[in-house]
Amino acid sequence: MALVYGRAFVEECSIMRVVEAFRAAYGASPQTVWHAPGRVNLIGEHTDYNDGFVLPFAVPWGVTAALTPRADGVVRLLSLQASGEPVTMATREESAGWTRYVVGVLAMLGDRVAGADIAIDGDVPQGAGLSSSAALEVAVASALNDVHGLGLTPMELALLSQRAENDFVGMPCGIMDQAASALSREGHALFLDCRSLGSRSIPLDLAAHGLSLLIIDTQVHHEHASGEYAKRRAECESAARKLGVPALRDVTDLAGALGLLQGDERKRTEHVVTESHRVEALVGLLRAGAVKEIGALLNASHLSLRNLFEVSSPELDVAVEAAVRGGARGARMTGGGFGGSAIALVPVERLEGVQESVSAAYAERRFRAPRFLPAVPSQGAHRVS
Ligand code: GAF
Repeated sequence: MALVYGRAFVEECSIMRVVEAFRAAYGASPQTVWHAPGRVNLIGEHTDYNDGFVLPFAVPWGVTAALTPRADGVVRLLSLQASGEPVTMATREESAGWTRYVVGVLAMLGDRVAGADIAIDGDVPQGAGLSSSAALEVAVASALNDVHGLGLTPMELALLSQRAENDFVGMPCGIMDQAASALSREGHALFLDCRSLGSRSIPLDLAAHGLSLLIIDTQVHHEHASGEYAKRRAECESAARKLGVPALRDVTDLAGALGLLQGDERKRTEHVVTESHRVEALVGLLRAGAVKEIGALLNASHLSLRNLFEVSSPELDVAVEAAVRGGARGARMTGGGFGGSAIALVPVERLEGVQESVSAAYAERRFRAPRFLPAVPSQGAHRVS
């Protein structure tokens, strides 16, 4: 049996590591240290950029950012996950790879921030679709907000981080990932209205119901994912224009709307409208304490994402089917799709059986072995030192 360390201990180690690296690289202690988590989405997929509802929560893994401001327009960046010396750049300079997310946040803050020395430590499983990029953006934005006394709210930090990703990185994402990272509360899911940006924390005590939410990381990430994401978003926007509504959120007569659309736009619309309703239905069940009943909604969400929105993959479909066969009460792909992770709602006594069922199904198809992670609803961005 592997030794499992508590989250507080792991976070403490990360803080010590990143502060030590900061001191070694820049010769002084950081002025502030912030931690921001990745996320998993319980339900409400591809609804955020359609002004609909989502229900994500923060995961126990994230990015820790140690930071001291500079006044000379220079940004020095060091990542414990990248080897070598700190990367030095002017704030507005073009950058590549992981540094784009940081420089994007600085660019969005404009004249309010001149420069910074930054060290980063991250433990979000890479390629698992758990939003390591949102964690990085929100950790840096929160640290800058703190040291410069900008007074931005968590939602304003999330919006700024989203804009960095849209305008600087070129990924036309919605607000879900950054909002989950900035606003989540330990032991809760975040019910977010992506139009009004109003949110509620919904208690999510799965253990009290003898349940666990298992992340099944397919360890597959398809190259075409970001192109397909942009295509789906454009299809939704085009459908909304044809229907004469500001966003698919505004469709009230689904049957009537479907009668006016054809092909892919018809399918995308049906998914978005029904998925947003599923979020509200799932929140209703959680509020009523009927946690065991949410499985059917997870299954329906997956079928809709597979058949109507067409963002699943063979690895995700096999994970979902094998998890349910192995005793999960429900399962679905989570996040943007085309690889990444699925989630399964599993009675604790079936955890081993579900993992065996998924592993066996993967081995049979000669897929790369999946990785299993516990999805524990964790705290959103917070100052750690
Ligand atoms: C990605 C995006 F970044 C989110 O904004 C959201 O659209 C999600 O895919 C799909 O629900 O994670």
